[in-house]
Amino acid sequence: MRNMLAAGVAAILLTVGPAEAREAKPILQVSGDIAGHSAVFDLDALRDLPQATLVTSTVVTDGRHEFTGVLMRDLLERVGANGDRVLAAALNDYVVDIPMSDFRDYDVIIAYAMDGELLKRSDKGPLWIVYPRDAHAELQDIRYDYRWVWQLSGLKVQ
Ligand SMILES: Nc1nc2c(c(=O)[nH]1)N[C@H]1C(S)=C(S)[C@@H](COP(=O)(O)O)O[C@H]1N2
Ligand SMILES: [Mo]
Repeated sequence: MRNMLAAGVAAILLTVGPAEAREAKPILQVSGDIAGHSAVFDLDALRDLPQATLVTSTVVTDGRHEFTGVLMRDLLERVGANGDRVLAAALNDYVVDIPMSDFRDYDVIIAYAMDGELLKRSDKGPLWIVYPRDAHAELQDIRYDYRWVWQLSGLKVQ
């Protein structure tokens, strides 16, 4: 009995390997008109929010892909965002101004994984704003394409 218990404990400990280590590197900073001064999310903090998946085609990949992340409106609600616009900034210094109404009208996600694989910096990662473009014809438009910020690193609520 005692041995079984020990084996059980060992099995549980073994599952906590490097792959389970906390992903503590900050990947998203949210600032501007929010409840605190600024909020920083690492991957695990994003995983602590309700998770969202979205299957869609994109303008920069072939076919449809499954994206995993969090709904933009959930994240903005979590930080107490209060504004009409969100400035989304990327690691490559790309910045775009997105109306807050997009996140009420559509299930826009901040994706950290595509087809179950974490997005890499070298390929649209670590975070990519993904619109449900297949589900809404009006989203299949250049005005929305430029809001699909890849290498997303910051959101500023205004
Ligand atoms: N980080 C980042 N995201 C970006 C861009 C960019 O230059 N940097 N370009 C935007 C534009 S203008 C479009 S049309 C789509 C697709 O751009 P791409 O074909 O250059 O990937 O991504 C958007 N997201
Ligand atoms: Mo573009």
